[in-house]
Amino acid sequence: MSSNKRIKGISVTRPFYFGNIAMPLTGKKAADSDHTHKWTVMVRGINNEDLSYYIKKVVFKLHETYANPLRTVEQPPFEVSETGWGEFEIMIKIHFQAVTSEKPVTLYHHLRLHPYEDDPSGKPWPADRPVSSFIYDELIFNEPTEQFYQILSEHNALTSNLPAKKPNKDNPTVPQFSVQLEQEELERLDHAQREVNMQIMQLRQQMAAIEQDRYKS
Ligand code: V91
Repeated sequence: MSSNKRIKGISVTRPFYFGNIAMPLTGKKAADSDHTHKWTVMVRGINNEDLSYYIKKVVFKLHETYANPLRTVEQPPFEVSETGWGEFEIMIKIHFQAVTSEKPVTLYHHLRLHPYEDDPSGKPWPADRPVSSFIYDELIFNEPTEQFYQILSEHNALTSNLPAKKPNKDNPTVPQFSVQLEQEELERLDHAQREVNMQIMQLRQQMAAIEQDRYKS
């Protein structure tokens, strides 16, 4: 018997990545408009895992100057391809299958069209080499419903499916995650840690003050 009841004390983590790949437009296509790049923004599973057993749809919100900026993708691959001339923020909203009883999750991705100026190798970026920016992330399902847990187990999703070895640069099964974005994430985590430590200190002081007041009376 599996039901909509939630399983207490259990968390299931699913790894995934999101981001974009981009290429400069060449020849006729480039001459036809002021658009300079073709790009694809996507949400994907690790090792090509099909995410549709728990993701119902993904809504990509492009810059409002695009025609129909809300792009809804109801089947994998969860991706949108477009052309344009600039970088902007894309809102990505992941809607889960009803069986999960999970609220949608919103992500933000800064569309990247241009290579980093400080390429670590110092070599210029080959014109025909796509630029990409991907973020690795994990969806954590806390206290999944019994039904959803059953589905997760049928998809071997209760144990990690991270690649055991470092991805081979020449034949990657996962993209290379951006060093700069990794650094930015570390800075956000560091900032959050400091913020939480400060709040803990403030609450301790408040508690001490309350204790003292109580002692006086
Ligand atoms: C940026 C709109 C093609 C501004 C400075 C962009 C939209 C917003 C952008 C775009 C910012 C779409 C159109 C008519 C036809 C730094 N497109 N924002 N097609 N980055 O590429 O670039 S770019 S509008």
